[in-house]
Amino acid sequence: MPDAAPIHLSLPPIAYTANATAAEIADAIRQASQRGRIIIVTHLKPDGDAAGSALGLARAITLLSGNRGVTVWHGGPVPAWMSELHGQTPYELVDRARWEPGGGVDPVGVSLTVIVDTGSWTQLEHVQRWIDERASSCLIIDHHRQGEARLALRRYIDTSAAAACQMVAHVAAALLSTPINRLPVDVATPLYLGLATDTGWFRHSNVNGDVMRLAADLIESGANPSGLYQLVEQQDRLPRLKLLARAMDSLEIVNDGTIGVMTLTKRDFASAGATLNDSGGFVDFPALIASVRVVALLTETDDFATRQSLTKISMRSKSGKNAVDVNAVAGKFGGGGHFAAAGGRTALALTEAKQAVIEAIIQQMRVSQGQAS
Ligand SMILES: [Mn+2]
Repeated sequence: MPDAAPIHLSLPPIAYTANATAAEIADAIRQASQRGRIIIVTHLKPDGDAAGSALGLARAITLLSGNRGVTVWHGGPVPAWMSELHGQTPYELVDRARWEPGGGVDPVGVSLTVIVDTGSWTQLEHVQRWIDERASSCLIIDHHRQGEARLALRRYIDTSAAAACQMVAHVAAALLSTPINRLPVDVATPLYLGLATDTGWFRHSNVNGDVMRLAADLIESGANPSGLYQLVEQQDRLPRLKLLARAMDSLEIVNDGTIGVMTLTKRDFASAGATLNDSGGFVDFPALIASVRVVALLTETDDFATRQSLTKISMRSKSGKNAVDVNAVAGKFGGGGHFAAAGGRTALALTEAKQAVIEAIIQQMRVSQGQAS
């Protein structure tokens, strides 16, 4: 956690809602790019949407203002495909140590910081000090329901967007004064990646006509769907599959078959030779069982900053009339996300956390049933 509580979080909360449009965000970026360097940050452990929206925006800004105009900062670990996706466009790995004297952060000449695909203070631990010192020159582009409005003066938030990349596509098109289906291929490619991964390759309940039209536009701009699928989904290492075997082995189906729960211990990671990053996507597997409505994956890990042991919770709900609001469940564990995909964390040890999560899901199922009837 930060050394001192940030001022903006001790003030009364303000609603995490939009106060700017894509065009207004593009204007702010255009103006800032004439005054100095722009920093782009996103949540720790960037996924396809975080990486894609940061990179797509960075490249659009570069086309506007030249190579020294923008820097992407990531808090690792980053996915294995990151360097291939980035190609010649650089990114920097940062952590809290970088803010110590001599740590390498050079704030000189920065006119704007853009936060993409999150607005959550805890997901920005690696850049908390940076953001805390300059919220008035920060923008947020995000599609999550929960966030800290005070992290940024201007916010383009659209919880109906399937991916942050969907929003960045509109910002990039405005920045470059071009329709989305004429975006440069280097911009369209990471945006397609984020759109595809945040929709489960166009299978999840967040897919609609806008999503498919945007996908079509990005493909017309040169994005290569099968190449990106291979890059992201068919690059596993053996330790990941060994870890998957352990997660599957831990799977328990409870509450009349409606809830699937998996657990991963630190020992599981060590035995498989896997890292935390290797468990991405595991939470989708138990949904293959017909009766399962909600899945939870509980992971034993250490807090990024304090190194204290905690249990990470990742949840998914199937869509349809039996859908369960896992965002509400995650809220009970200091987290959030989306209706059908959310996560949180607890100081409870794995076994107790498992019981608490199952109970919270059952409670939420009753709420959903009450609303349906
Ligand atoms: Mn996202």
